[in-house]
Amino acid sequence: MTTTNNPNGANPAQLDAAELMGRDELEALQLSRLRHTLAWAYDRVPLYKLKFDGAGVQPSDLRELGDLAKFPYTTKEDLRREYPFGMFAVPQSEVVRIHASSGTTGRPTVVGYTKNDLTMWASLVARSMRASGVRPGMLVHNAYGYGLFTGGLGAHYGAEALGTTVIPMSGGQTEKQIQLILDFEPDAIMCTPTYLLTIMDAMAHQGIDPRATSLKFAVCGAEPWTEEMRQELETGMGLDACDIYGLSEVMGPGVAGECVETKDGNHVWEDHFIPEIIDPFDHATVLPDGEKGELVFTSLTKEALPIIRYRTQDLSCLLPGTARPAMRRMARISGRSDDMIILRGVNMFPSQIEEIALRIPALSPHFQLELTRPGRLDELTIHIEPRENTTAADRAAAAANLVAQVKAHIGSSCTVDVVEPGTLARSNGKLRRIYDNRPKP
Ligand code: DLL
Repeated sequence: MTTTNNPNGANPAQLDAAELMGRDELEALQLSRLRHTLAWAYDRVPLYKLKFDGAGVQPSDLRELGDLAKFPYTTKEDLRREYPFGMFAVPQSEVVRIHASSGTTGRPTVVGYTKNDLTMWASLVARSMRASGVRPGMLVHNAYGYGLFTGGLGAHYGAEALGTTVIPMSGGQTEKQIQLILDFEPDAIMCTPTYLLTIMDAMAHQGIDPRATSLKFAVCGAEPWTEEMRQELETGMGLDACDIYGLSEVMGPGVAGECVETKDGNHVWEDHFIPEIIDPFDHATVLPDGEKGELVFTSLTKEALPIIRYRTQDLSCLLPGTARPAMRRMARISGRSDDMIILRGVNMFPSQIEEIALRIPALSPHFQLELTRPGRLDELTIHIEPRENTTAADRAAAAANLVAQVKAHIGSSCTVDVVEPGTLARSNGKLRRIYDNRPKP
């Protein structure tokens, strides 16, 4: 959509003080909060003491923000090793809530929050929602999954903190979701982008015009998505769809949020988190703004789980602020370093396929990537649904086009298998795109 339901963005009078700060003021705040956080982590979490001592740095070595680069990284493995509560900086009696990452293999990573942490988290989700166009008094349908996943409860308390009325629907039960959307007439929906697509398609199948519902705003995140997917959802549902980013180890949703008036990527809420971009391969050196690499976050205000230079494995780059000039933006996540497909030496991400496929009119956003090794070489098959009402000739031409575009833009050969509409698994939350059927080493 070229116009938004909210062309002027938030009224400055409603913004948080930090959203209106100049860069110097923001950096002064960051420095004092960072000093406190480093000392808090070092004094209270044995692993941080061990790591800082091992690297020969003390919290007092931080004189300016650039000194953060002297401190060691924290990884998912560190959190796993300290499973379940070894990273907590406060006694368990002060931890009010626990969440955990789903983790496809091994132990989940466990995170905890004090009362103050929960208040801060809710305020940042509220800030992100407001940036995306949601306003106090609106009705918000929350279809992020409730439970150990931070999406459901994170969005829920953010919506309450903003002053909206929240419908705690959780994920799944698509027919019921649709019924409640029609009956309750919410203004906004919060869910993963692929689940919004599931809802949109299911509406169309029931003969309901997805553009005719009450929904005006969508706040979508928890998985990578592309500008092409935004177009698909906005055009298909007649709403403004903005991004929201976060991860449980750093907090949950609301580490960064997108402004509806610019729709140009998430602003990192830098009064609470310092982002860095590092080269994930080359000894993890810090890269300048504008260069692409792995996102790293340091928390500035968290009590139960202070996180120092956490390697997210998410690939992005830092860009100057726009709608919130002092806060830097992060470019859309192109993928996770552990989601990268290496096919005969060529690196690629599912989001690149999404981008290319959605530019071909006869193809739908429903696809799966299957990796096999029939002989000595890896092969990629893209199983993809065509749009409905396409002819066999349209589908064959679209398949050939996709093969050619993947070769031209990514540099890899692939096979395209155009399946019948409605036959691939639909998203219920975070969608799995890659099916790796290669023999295990
Ligand atoms: O997915 C938190 C969240 C919930 C964010 C709801 C937004 C909305 P985790 O389950 O720990 O937490 O997964 C974190 O999901 O490292 C990214 O790889 C991915 N991710 C999250 N938001 C985005 C986004 C939540 N906007 C992991 N774009 C992260 C791309 C995202 N990837």
